[in-house]
Amino acid sequence: MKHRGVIPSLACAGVIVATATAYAAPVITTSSQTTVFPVSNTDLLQQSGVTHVNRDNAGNTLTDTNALFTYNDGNNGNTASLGVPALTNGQFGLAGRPQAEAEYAGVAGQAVGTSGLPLNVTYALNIAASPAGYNLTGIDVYTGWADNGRDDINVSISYSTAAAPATFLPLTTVNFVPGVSTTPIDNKASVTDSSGLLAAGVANLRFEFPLQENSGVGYREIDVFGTAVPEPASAGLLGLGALGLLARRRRADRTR
Ligand SMILES: [Ca+2]
Ligand SMILES: [Ca+2]
Ligand SMILES: [Ca+2]
Repeated sequence: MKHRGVIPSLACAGVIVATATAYAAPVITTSSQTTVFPVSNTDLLQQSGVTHVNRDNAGNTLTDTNALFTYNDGNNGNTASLGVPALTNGQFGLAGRPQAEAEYAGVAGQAVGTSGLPLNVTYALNIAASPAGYNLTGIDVYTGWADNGRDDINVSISYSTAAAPATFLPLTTVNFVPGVSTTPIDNKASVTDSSGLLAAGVANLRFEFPLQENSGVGYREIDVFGTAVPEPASAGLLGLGALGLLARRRRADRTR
């Protein structure tokens, strides 16, 4: 039964690697253009097994197409938006013209019914596929509208780790006011870190939307980039020799 002592020590090695990383402050870079942005359909939020939940400020669970997430200004022949699924479908949609299509999550800027702001969407990454979580390298948030009246990016991002999934830690707040008058207008805000690593061992990501510009903004996509935290035994600290040792011990255990 000696292997029962080996496995926890391997897990500890992985945690030490993750927490020993030196972080710098997140860096936010922004850009605006009249044409569509390419977005990813292979980012971490679009991996199989990812789930999400939407809540209002009172903690009530909302549907993906709750009015707060499908804001429709009632003008210009607006099409009802896709709601929250628009954020992770790998499509940007038409350049700056959400009114003519369903491809956006219109995050409302005012309370509707008993719900209230801020709203949040929390994504649970696929921990079954990577029990130690994911090392994040970048987050891109996109908006687009027919004019600059509902295009500001205003969202706070927090995360929790696989080691403490219920404890959310603030990552950064994006408050991008393009102030560009060209139409249509599409915007991108990228969050990265000068160290290359935004956060380590991440299990959950939360995007919180406070009061939005002009009663509603057309969010097009949120892309999250990173890699699965290597299994402790394959992290290179112990090498293949340790793997072989474990395998031999497991085989020996089965024969007992
Ligand atoms: Ca989209
Ligand atoms: Ca995506
Ligand atoms: Ca604006």
